Order: sequence, then structure tokens, then C-alpha cells
Amino acid sequence: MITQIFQMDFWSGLRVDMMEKQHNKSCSIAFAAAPENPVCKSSYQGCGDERKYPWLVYMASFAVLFILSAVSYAETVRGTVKLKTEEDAGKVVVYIEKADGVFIPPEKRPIMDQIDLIFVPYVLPVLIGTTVDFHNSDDVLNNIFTPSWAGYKFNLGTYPKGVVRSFTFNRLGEVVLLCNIHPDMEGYILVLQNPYFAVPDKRGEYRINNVPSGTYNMKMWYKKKISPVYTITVEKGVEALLDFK
Ligand SMILES: [Cu+2]
Repeated sequence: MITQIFQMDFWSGLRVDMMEKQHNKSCSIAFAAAPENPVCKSSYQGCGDERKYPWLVYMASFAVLFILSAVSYAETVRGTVKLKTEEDAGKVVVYIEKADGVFIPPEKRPIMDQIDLIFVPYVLPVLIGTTVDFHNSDDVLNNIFTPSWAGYKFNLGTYPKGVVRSFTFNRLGEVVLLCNIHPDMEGYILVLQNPYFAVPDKRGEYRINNVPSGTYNMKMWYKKKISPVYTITVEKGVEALLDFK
């Protein structure tokens, strides 16, 4: 990987050099032919500036090289979960239990909505510290509260369509969402230690990108139940495969 980038860097650097030489030459010719032509004049002045470029181009190449070599240590973890019914799609979360590092919650707040008296999505996995926006898309009033410790036993109150209330999740664990007007409504927020989680698609396939090299314990959450631990090793340059049985 690194050798490859060095090669790319070398060739692109060479090409930039050649292009610059060619460009300077044509500008000089144009300037000599018509020194008062404002286009030529400005492009000639442009050429003067461009002479300062090579080191910048090389610096940028090295920055790209550095970033790419850092990213190359992170790989994809993917696999399948067994869904009993199609309805179970969206009710499963696959996640790495614990990973080293400092993880910054997303600026874009994830949304938990209430549509036709159903929490949508059924389960929303979030990184600890994430603020979630709670919407109400129903024409009737809905309430959201939780008896869960991980959700500080909050009660966001009862509010109509169009109102958005927020909550920041700073405790790890499962937060059950209930509505004190409609007893059948039930949803979940799963507050996780790291951002390496996924909700499998309808075929039960999941994919977690950019997982750093290392050995991890993985788990699957399904309707309040947590699977046994599966251990995986993520190695540089290899996709890690894990099928939950
Ligand atoms: Cu409700």
C-alpha cells in the first residue's frame, strides 16, 4: 500500500513538473507574441505564481500519503444475522462492545420519530454523548418517557406534531422508550461505547466500516436480548467476517 502510494506520488509529482514546464513555455510564447494582451499578461503573471507551487504540491502529496496510510489500518467488519421474519429487520443491532480511542459524537443529530403511533426506527444505536432529536409526526399528541437508568428516567413530556425535543445520552446501555398515552408504543435507544455498530438490512447483512486493527468482542442486540460474545480479529488489509448464529 505504502509503496504503491510512493509510486503514485512520484509519478504525479513528475507529471506536475512536466505540466508546469509546458505551461510556462506556452505562457512565455504568448506573452512574447502579444505583451499587451491582458489575457496573456495575466496568464503570464499566473505562471510566475505557479513557480512557487511544486513544494506545495509535494507537501500536499505527503499529507495525502499520511492520511491514506492511517486509514489503511482500518478495515470493514461484515457478515450476517439470522432474521426469523422480515419484520425483524431493523430490530437488530450488531456492535463492538469496547474499542480504544476517543470518539466524538456526531454533530448531525440522529432522529427518533413517532409515525402512526410507532417509534421509528424501532431501535436507534448511538455513540455515548450523542444528542437525539425526538420528533412527533402524528396528528395526535404523543409522549416520550423512559424508566431506564441509561436514559436518566427522562420524561420529555407530551407534545404535538412539529415539535422536536432533544436528549443527550451520557450513560451506556439500553433505553426503552414509552408513551404514556399509547401503551403499545415501544422503541429503544442503544447507547454504545464506540461508533462501530450497524443495523443489518432486510437480508440480515451488516457492514461496519473503518474498524481499527485489533481483537474485539462483538455482540448482537435483538429486542432486549443480547447474544453471547463473538471474538473477532481485524487485520490490516483483510475484511473481517462474522456471521451471528
Ligand atoms: Cu404515543
